[in-house]
Amino acid sequence: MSVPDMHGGGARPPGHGTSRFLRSRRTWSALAAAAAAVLAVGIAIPAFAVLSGSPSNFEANDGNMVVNTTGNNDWNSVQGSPNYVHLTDPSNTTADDSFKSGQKQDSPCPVINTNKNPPKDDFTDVASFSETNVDPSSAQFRHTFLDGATIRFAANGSASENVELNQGTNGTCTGTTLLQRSKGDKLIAIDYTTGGTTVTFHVLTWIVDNSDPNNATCFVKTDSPPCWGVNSQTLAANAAEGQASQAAILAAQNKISNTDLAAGQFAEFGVDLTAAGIVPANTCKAFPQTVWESRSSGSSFVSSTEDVSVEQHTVSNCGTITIKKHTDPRALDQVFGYTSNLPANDKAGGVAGIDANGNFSLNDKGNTSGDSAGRVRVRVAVVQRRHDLDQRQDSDDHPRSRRQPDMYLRQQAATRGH
Ligand SMILES: [Ca+2]
Ligand SMILES: [Ca+2]
Ligand SMILES: [Ca+2]
Ligand SMILES: [Ca+2]
Repeated sequence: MSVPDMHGGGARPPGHGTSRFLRSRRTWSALAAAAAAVLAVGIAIPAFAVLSGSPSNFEANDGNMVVNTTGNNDWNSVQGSPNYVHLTDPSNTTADDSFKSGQKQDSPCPVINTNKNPPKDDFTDVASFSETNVDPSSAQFRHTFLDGATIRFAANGSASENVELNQGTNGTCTGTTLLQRSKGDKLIAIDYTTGGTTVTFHVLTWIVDNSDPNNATCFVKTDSPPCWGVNSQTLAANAAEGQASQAAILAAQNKISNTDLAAGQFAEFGVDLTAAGIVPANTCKAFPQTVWESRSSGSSFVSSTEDVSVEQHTVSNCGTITIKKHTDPRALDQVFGYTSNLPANDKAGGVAGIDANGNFSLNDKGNTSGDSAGRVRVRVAVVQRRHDLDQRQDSDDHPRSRRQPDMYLRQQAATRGH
């Protein structure tokens, strides 16, 4: 194609070219202005995206707490959910639980003391919401999601923080409720930048020796295990999102702390823990404790940790089991023993009626809610969310045996009560 063809044709009157050029320049100016406007709009209005597969369609990257799209959820709509946790943290006080300054972070038990933190790194509140996708038709079936929110004493659009997920397999640190860091614990390092409109996520793993060839040394090169390993995984947009608040939030639109907030005081994120490699889709994994840590902006993931808030709420993809036993007549003092292949748990022994081998017993003594008459009736209801299993067994004496994917419950003895 010739150049004249590109401009729409051959010979033209003298002077017309200039006019066309001017018109062309005006057109380009208009286009440029329009493009700038589009760009400005694109920057000013956050994408109200939710992470793919989020069961609640949680709006974790719009920097506010209100539900903006019908059918979605945000902080204001999950109040009262058992998966929602809110902690108030001391602020603007020397009595704030904090990491002892200057200590080495590669310790299984970091020292927490009280300290007054810089206002921009001083949590007033933290909140979390976790859930597991149980929709077999979803591409994220069995993925576990964690949403988090932090509110600071002073606005800090470019905030930095760590969210540490502890398994607690080594028990607690002496004299505290803090779980010792143990092999495979995860640290999600979050950096809000560009005024909080850009968020980057890195995941580090606690190592105790050099045995993992992909993560054999420490992130802090001068340290040796146990430590946060050198392998720092950056999360892609399909695994994590977030934003710090770009506008003020009125108390009425802040169901986390019910106070007016300036732009930049609130920050939120969402992580698909399964896409992030933290919680596998098909194996039970539990983190009973989440430790929230503020860092000075842009600092290294494992240094300059300041404020701390410790959350005792399990983030897990593990199934739940509900068993109801009714005797007829009601309230018989008859113990029914069960064996199971639930994982041995020395922490649960005697606490929830489950012994170290996963075995337990049930008793209807003292119960009054109704069941049918006649004989001793045993009802075993098993709800295993992880496998989308909802099975009820109902019989006169022994529950009928049905094959279940990877869990069984077996009643040892069921005795007619009369
Ligand atoms: Ca939000
Ligand atoms: Ca929202
Ligand atoms: Ca604190
Ligand atoms: Ca604080």
